[in-house]
Amino acid sequence: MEGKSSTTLVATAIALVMLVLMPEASHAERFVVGDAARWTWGYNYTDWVIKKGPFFQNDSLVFMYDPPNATVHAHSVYMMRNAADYQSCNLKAAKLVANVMQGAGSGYEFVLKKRKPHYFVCGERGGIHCTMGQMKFIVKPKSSACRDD
Ligand SMILES: *[C@@H]1O[C@H](CO)[C@@H](O)[C@H](O)[C@H]1NC(C)=O
Ligand SMILES: *[C@@H]1O[C@H](CO)[C@@H](O)[C@H](O)[C@H]1NC(C)=O
Ligand SMILES: *[C@@H]1O[C@H](CO)[C@@H](O)[C@H](O)[C@H]1NC(C)=O
Ligand SMILES: [Cu+2]
Repeated sequence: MEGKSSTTLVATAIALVMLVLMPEASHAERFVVGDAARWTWGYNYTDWVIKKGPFFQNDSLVFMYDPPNATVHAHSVYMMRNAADYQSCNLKAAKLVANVMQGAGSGYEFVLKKRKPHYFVCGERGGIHCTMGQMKFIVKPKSSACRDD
């Protein structure tokens, strides 16, 4: 009996030490962009970022949207190269992150690996989802070391 409880004690102590020494990466969080609204026309993602932030390096963003059909409009995810393209919703130099099909099911997961501004937009309708539909937001992940501040 005594042996068993001390084993439990040791296991608990090890678990606690592991918790303290766990690498920063394992603190990473996963965010569904827009929460219940998901990735859709007319939701204010700039406001969502303000409410959800700050975001940290290695956190991930999950974009969820249904594939297009007769009743569901297509959405996608692009990354703008710079702030000017982001402001004007100019997709010419944008990089495709997730196509119209990739938001299906459990969604498309993007890991924020770099500590740089990420300019996300929806690329549909030649930028109209970005300009008129508010489907755009900027995330600049902070260093993970700051999470507990
Ligand atoms: C982020 O994850 C990568 C790969 O898992 C790891 O090498 C890196 O140390 C992590 N960075 C931070 C700041 O947690
Ligand atoms: C979206 O939210 C931001 C931040 O709260 C706010 O500044 C902006 O005016 C909102 N946009 C619209 C169209 O309501
Ligand atoms: C279109 O897709 C939505 C969401 O995936 C689904 O609920 C709906 O039944 C589909 N409609 C048609 C006409 O296929
Ligand atoms: Cu869209």
